[in-house]
Amino acid sequence: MDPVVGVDRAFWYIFVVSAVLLLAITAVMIYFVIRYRRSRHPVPADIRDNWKLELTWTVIPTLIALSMFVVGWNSYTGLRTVPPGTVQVSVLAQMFSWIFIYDNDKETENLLVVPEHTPIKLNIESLDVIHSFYLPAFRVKVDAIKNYPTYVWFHTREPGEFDILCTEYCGLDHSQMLAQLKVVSRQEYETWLEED
Ligand SMILES: [Cu+2]
Repeated sequence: MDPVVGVDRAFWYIFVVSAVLLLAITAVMIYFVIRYRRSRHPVPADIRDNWKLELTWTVIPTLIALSMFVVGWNSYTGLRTVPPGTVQVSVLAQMFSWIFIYDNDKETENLLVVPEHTPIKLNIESLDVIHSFYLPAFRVKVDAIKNYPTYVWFHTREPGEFDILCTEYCGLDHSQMLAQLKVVSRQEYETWLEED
């Protein structure tokens, strides 16, 4: 599953379920406060040992939590399952910039250029401390750690420019550790790749 689709679906699912529960519980709470206030209902009912009630409030929340897990799990497997036919770029994080190395050993700093409508795989590692590669437009984020290579993948669409940030405080100039992702047409990409 495309990371953008999976992550957004998980976000909205959990958000809507939480919002509905918040509103419903608040509404019921306000109703009960008024309906069962002391002046109107002085002796509380004893609901102990009501197995039907206990079963209901155990089973329903369990199912809701499990459904969130399933949506989250699908999103996670989408993030980790790389489709075939990717363009691969190596990413090295260092204090305080991003280095991108292409198949033909072309190297850029703080500029990642990739073709449109293509799955892209970034192989990420750090040269020093822990950094975190974050590309919000494509919903991918992963820690960059020395000697512990990892990856992210995403599917580019139309050409455009997007922000890449470091999201792990890595030193004094952490906030300057920004890069740009440029999605360009296939042809532009091929030409760019061969330029020095
Ligand atoms: Cu950093």
